[in-house]
Amino acid sequence: MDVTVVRGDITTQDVDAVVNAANSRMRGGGGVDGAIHRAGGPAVLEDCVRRFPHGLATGDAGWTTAGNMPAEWVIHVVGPNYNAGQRDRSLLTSCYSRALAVADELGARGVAFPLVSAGIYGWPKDDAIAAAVDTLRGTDTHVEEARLVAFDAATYDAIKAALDG
Ligand code: AR6
Repeated sequence: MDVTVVRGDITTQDVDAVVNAANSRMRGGGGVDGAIHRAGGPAVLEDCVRRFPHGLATGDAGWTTAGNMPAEWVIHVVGPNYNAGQRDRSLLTSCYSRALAVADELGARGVAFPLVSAGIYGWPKDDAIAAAVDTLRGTDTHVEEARLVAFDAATYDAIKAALDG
């Protein structure tokens, strides 16, 4: 699998599946989650309610339709909330490995990822990048491209350095 980086908005990526940094309630929120629900439209929330009546556990992944986005599916993951004291790194790495497992179930070949937990949840950015890159590279999958989508230039540069280093 190729692990790549682009700068941009995850909601416009032309891939099979986009990964959402959701919360365990699975009813939308801010950050990437808000952007994905706005771009996908009400079908995303309807599918969340139908498929995840009791939400989703931290570290786990599950899919819904992508609604109006170019992608076919959203793979929702729930990262640990560092700011709330959830600092078990295996909960963060499992978001990436579980997302790839769900992508394999769906037959998705191109998957776009945000930097899970690195925004509102406050995970230190350099370690969030290392967790993403190491786990994506270390997981067996049929996914051909895992595309990390950086929202700003500094994050793009830091991911690029991690991929090249
Ligand atoms: N495309 C790509 N990256 C983005 C976008 C976008 N449209 N918007 C933000 N980012 P966050 P978390 C970056 O806060 O830390 C929500 O309320 C952002 O700069 O979206 O896992 C959920 O419902 C950062 O680098 O996710 C949860 O309650 C990264 O995406 C909570 O926030 C992740 O930031 C999850 O917090």
